[in-house]
Amino acid sequence: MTNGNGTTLELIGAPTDIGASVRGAGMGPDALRVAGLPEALARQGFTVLDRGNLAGPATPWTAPTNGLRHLDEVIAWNRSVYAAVDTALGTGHVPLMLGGDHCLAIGSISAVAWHARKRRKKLRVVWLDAHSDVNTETTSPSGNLHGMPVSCLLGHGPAVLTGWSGERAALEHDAIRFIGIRSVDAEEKEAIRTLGLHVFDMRHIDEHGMRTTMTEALQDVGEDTHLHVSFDLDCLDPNIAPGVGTGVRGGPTYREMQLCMEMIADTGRLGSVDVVELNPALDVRNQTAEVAVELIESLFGKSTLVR
Ligand SMILES: [Mn+2]
Repeated sequence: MTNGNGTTLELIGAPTDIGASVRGAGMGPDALRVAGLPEALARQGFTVLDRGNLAGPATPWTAPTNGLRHLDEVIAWNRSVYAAVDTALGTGHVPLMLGGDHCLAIGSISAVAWHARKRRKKLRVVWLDAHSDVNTETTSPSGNLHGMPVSCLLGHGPAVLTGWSGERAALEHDAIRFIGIRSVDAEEKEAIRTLGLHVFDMRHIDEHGMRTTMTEALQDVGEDTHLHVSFDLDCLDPNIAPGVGTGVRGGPTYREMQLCMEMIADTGRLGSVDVVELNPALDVRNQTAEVAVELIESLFGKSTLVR
């Protein structure tokens, strides 16, 4: 087992389903705590500060307006997330934003991008997901903002949700790598091609294996890189992770995901994490939260042998 090398991890709960299609993701942070996340990371030698849960507006479950659902509330939650992640990074801590649905990555990654730019670091985001989350208010079939965070971060979302990092785009198109993708809407396919996004879909993993895939995804990650992992639990196959709102068959296996996490840990450059879309209302005896905790342990360097 590794030791934490003096690193302080900060857990930031964002208990909301404000951008989701089904209810329940707001219980995600506490399910991760029940599954023992803080204790597991402390056992690895990290100092773990659990900041508790942020507060924000309730989810009204109203219909979309101009193609966007719950926009005001999404902004409010993301402002809180931005502020908490900004504070954590400002004190040299590694923030773990516990969602909540994936729209919260707008606030989280905008704060990360601002800090990376200030420190003249390259930013690399690894987006672990079944979906590419690159819809916009004009292409989204549902208006749910958890399907649009990537567009917002690339500067193509609604103006009120872009530019938070100090630049119109928090991320350049080549700063993000998608892993595990297997559900892409027709217009998203077009966007992926037009924007030139690097998407390692399930077929790529089938054909080349997780090892080659992650070697490609982590290429050029070096000393001067801030690595951010945005971990949507629906990336996992629903057989091992049933507790998600929008599960899609045919995801990576438990072992493939462990290898993915270990290879990220091996870079030594992990600087911030989102863990999102855990939906305890749809889970079975908290097993998805438990699998998440095991994978997060690997992400932070737990391995079977000393390597
Ligand atoms: Mn997602």
